[in-house]
Amino acid sequence: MRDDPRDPRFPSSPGFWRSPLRGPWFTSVLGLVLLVGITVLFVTGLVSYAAYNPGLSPVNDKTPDKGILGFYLFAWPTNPHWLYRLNQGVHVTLGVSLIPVLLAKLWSVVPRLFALPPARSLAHALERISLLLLVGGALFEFVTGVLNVQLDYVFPGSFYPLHFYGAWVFFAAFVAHAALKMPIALRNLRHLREEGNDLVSPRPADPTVSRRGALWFVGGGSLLLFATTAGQNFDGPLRRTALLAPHGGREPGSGPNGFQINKTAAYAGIDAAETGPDTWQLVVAGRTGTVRLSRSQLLELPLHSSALPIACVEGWSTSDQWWRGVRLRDLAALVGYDDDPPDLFVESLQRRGAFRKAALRANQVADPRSLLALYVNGEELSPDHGYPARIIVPAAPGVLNTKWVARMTFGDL
Ligand SMILES: Nc1nc2c(c(=O)[nH]1)N[C@H]1C(S)=C(S)[C@@H](COP(=O)(O)O)O[C@H]1N2
Ligand SMILES: [Mo]
Repeated sequence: MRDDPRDPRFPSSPGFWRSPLRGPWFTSVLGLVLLVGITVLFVTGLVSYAAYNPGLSPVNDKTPDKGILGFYLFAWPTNPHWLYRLNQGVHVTLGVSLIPVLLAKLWSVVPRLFALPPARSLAHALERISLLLLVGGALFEFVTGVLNVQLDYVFPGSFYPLHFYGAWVFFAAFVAHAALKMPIALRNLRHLREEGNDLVSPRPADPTVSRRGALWFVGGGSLLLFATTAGQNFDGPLRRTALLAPHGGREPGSGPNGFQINKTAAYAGIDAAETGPDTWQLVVAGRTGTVRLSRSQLLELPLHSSALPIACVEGWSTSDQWWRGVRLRDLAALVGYDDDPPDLFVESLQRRGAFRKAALRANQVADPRSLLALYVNGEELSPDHGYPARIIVPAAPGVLNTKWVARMTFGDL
């Protein structure tokens, strides 16, 4: 039997799709929510990418071939000190919360995916190709984002390029789609004319829920995801509400070092023997040579405190912790940079893994709150939080706060 477009047994036939919910109003409401939401996701995503300072050094740059797509990169500031925490909290929480809206939107237009003929004109063919990029791009961005948050590091070293290039492809198709459809969507919301629209089923089944009811259902799903994700940005009882976030519900431990840990010392292969008082030495290199300092020698330098959070790209963060240690700019002064701190290249004791090295920009080194921390919340750093010493910089993403520091090289990168 041939695939007759009018035969309601085939998905290419409008009669195949029977839900009475489908129609221009439902699709337009969801579309306008996504227009705002996805724009915020794209902007916070680009901002998050800039926070890595990829233009500073190849060490920070996961997408060296980005070319013109890096046009907007800027020197990431150190103020306000919660900048990355807010940006990434919004990016991840909003992204997770929009999943039901995205799925409902795709469901609402799925008959068009099967519509025949495949293209009525050149313009229609182009529109359908852009829709493939749009739908494929949306699914790709949401799936890679959720996998990175949930399974941390399923893409060894390659999440950033996938999510970054995917975002550009997706957003280009999204802008084209929004420009084409926004006038129609706004018209649909103002004067409701459902009949005759290709989304409306010609032989609708009996409704089990109203269109408004279905929207409440989608919104309720979003709210539920929000409520079980957002808590990972806070401490205490709120964090335990983040049931869907891997760094939420689970208790991060108690006591001064009882805040979220990203990778443990055991995971990073840090042996207690290499961090002991007789073995560990910090190597500081710069204009005037190299200095080696034991932990007790570091403790004789002027110590300062700063209250700063850890904020991870995966969307979890801690509230401000009290760090105490040596200012990065004081360490720069030890190797010849008295009042003009330069960039800094930090290396960890860790031998493998993408996050064992990081580059910090001169403005981050110069900030008086930027420390090589030795204590947190009044206690020595625990092995998992980076003992004997770790970097902490205001407003920076967690990945730049290198733990188990072994070597610091000051100089323009
Ligand atoms: N050497 C080293 N430092 C590291 C990491 C790492 O894997 N190795 N992870 C980074 C990341 S991604 C984050 S979010 C923070 C987390 O710090 P915490 O475990 O003390 O909360 O440490 C950073 N410092
Ligand atoms: Mo992180």
